[in-house]
Amino acid sequence: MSTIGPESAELAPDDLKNRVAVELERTRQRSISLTDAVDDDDLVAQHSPLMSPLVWDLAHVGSQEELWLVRDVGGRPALRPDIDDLYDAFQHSRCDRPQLPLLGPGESRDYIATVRDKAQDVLHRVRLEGGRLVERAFAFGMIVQHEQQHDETMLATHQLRRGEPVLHAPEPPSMAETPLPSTEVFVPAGGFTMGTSTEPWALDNERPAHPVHVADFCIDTHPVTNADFFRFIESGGYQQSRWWSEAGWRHREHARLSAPLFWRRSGDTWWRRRFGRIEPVPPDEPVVHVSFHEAQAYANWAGKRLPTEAEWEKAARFDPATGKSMRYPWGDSEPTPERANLGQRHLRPAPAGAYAAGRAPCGAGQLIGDVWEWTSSDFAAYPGFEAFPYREYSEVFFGTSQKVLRGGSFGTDAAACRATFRNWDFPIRRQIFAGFRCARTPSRAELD
Ligand code: AVJ
Ligand code: FE
Repeated sequence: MSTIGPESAELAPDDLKNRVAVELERTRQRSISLTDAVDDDDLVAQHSPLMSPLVWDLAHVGSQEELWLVRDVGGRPALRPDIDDLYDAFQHSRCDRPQLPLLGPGESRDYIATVRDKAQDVLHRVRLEGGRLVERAFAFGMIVQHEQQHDETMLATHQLRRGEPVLHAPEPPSMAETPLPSTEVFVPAGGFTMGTSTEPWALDNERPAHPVHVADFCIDTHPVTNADFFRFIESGGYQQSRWWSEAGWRHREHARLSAPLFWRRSGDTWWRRRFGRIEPVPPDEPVVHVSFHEAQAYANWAGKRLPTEAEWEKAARFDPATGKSMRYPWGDSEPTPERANLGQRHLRPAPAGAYAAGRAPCGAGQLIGDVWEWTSSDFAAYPGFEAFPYREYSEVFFGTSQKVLRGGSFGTDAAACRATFRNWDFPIRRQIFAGFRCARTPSRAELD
């Protein structure tokens, strides 16, 4: 695993270019393995109206790479201006994409390989100075992250797909040798630096770094587990409107939600489908495939609430010993297999309490990796936000219709995950690898 962080400022240009070339190649191998895993019929099929056909994602990553690296940074002529519209995510909704005259599987593979050759050539020749797009290879980092994000989207499509298992990975580590000290930790009131102005590949919505005061709060040391969630279901949580917001309850009724996506009850046992395998739902794993509304209802039922984005980020990166915000809960060095479940190294979250080496100074674990965590916050601009390099990456999504998720999942690559990284989605979505942890405001009596 490898990311490019603030230390890139000290790298010689050629060393930085070599690192970038390796990241591009490593990422492409993931895209190829996700698409080579199924046959051509499967690549062009629509596995869910929520998702694009895999072959669309594949050519779309090439199309964005052509736009930003070949045309914009490289100043080279367009390769396929005729297909720009087909792969513009704003032109056609995911459910309409199978009907478009898309490139076929072979054509898509050839197209992205041709684009990649040109992009590597641009990288080789470009001077990495004289503009924000090229400074510290930002545009290349953006394209690596973009492809990794679509790889996670393709992984979600694999999870929705019916049929025999085609993806394989070793099991994640089990419970840590160092058990969690408690189920929640207290984070005392105070300021911290939220967001970043120094992380070279941070996207526009993570910027700039700014001070935020956060009141006293408690946060769970691990994400809510399936065993926790069984209790919510068994106590009638899905039948009692009092735990749900008005919008949440309306959606619960309309969509007839009664358990996380991919769960089925048989007798006394909950079963789930996971990448084509049917298995009993493991009690000690973080719950995954729940919507914001289900997360919020659970938190209310538990007498808690979801953390705000600021609380989550403070728990994940504030080091009270130095007063500084770190890149990750464990410090500034990059993720390793001992610290976090990232990069599709495993095809499931690890049990709650795993990854003792990845815990934050406050004592909370598994903040990075395993499952995306819903927060209570709407996706909004930080003070001083500037759209860069294009409004459609973040700015057009700001507002009250999208909720922020933090921390990354087992399907998120390290290049697209850090303690400042912000993901967002509609509060009804649950095909993404999303779970949550709870927080609460301590009472006066507890504090005195
Ligand atoms: C940040 C995951 C919400 O996949 O919709 C991909 C990232 N932007 N292509 C998404 C993105 C353009 C985005 N998310
Ligand atoms: Fe995209």
